[in-house]
Amino acid sequence: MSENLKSLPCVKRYPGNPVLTAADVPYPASLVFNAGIIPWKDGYAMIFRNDYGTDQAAFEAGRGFRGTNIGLALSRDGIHFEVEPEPVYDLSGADGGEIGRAYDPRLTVIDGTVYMSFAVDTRHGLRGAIARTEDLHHFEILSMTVPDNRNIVLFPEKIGGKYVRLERPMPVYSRGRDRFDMWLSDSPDLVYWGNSKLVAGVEDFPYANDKIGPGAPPVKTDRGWLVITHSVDRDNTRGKNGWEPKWPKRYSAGMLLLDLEDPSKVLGICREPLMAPETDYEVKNGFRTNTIFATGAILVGDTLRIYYGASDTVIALAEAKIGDLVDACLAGGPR
Ligand code: BMA
Repeated sequence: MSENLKSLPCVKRYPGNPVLTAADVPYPASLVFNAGIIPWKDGYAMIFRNDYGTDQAAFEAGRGFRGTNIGLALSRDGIHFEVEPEPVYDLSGADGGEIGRAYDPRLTVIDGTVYMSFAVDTRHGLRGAIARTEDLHHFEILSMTVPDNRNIVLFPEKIGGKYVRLERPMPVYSRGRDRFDMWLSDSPDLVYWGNSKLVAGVEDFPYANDKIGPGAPPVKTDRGWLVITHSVDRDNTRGKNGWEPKWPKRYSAGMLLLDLEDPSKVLGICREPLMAPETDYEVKNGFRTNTIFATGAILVGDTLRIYYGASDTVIALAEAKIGDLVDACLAGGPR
């Protein structure tokens, strides 16, 4: 796998990156990353993962994070954010201690209702959850997968009368460790999920050798559903990168286009990364360097704003013309 992956030339990083860091958070915060975003009132609402309770020196001395919660930041322009005074969601220790934490939130509006999908660590495995919220402060869990599954993203409208989601189960026995793919399921009510189908495998992404899965919720275009993925390559010769003694993975953002009426059908896969780690805040400075994890995408006119966790440490923003992104998917051809 080449060490020199490049982002698509049509993607422009916001020069003022990062747009949100731990320094912007008025409660304990160490790493602020992997955020969901929606239009909200007269601006935008972002909901983000916050790992707190240590720093690099303390971590390297053996003192790990104290916990993870989910915070809310509001913005008029989608670029400058103000964080609410308290975290809005924290499942730590719930269900009699069965639940460890909730993290990696995504937001989707369907028929005027806001949903948050997120990952949940439990004593008995990793689960993907979907919750409904009216005010972004109170969340009612509607469904949770069996282990191990996470990275659920919801389509922003029903398709063929059904709710639809993308997800990334973790078939450890059958595919070998870390060989994970992207799947789709549908539901009549957001509670019961079925009709599961494979959408794309890690082998469809030439720059990934480890796993691929959903990143941001799908964006509707006139030529198909544009889906941003996380796409991971592993090289065990990579040594210390970031705070941990060793971090052999690189997370890029990938992209594919799905059929509007049958989103299990792939119209095109971009065979190069949409975004590969390149800047200091993606490659060098932070907890897990070499990491781009895009979990939010908002269409503003003909421009797609892509919100991504960089180095699992900060939240950054990039933009591209939606037409260029669709062209790049279609140029790669179907599966
Ligand atoms: C995954 C998740 C993400 C994280 C990524 C890179 O397994 O934990 O939250 O961004 O690893 O560290």
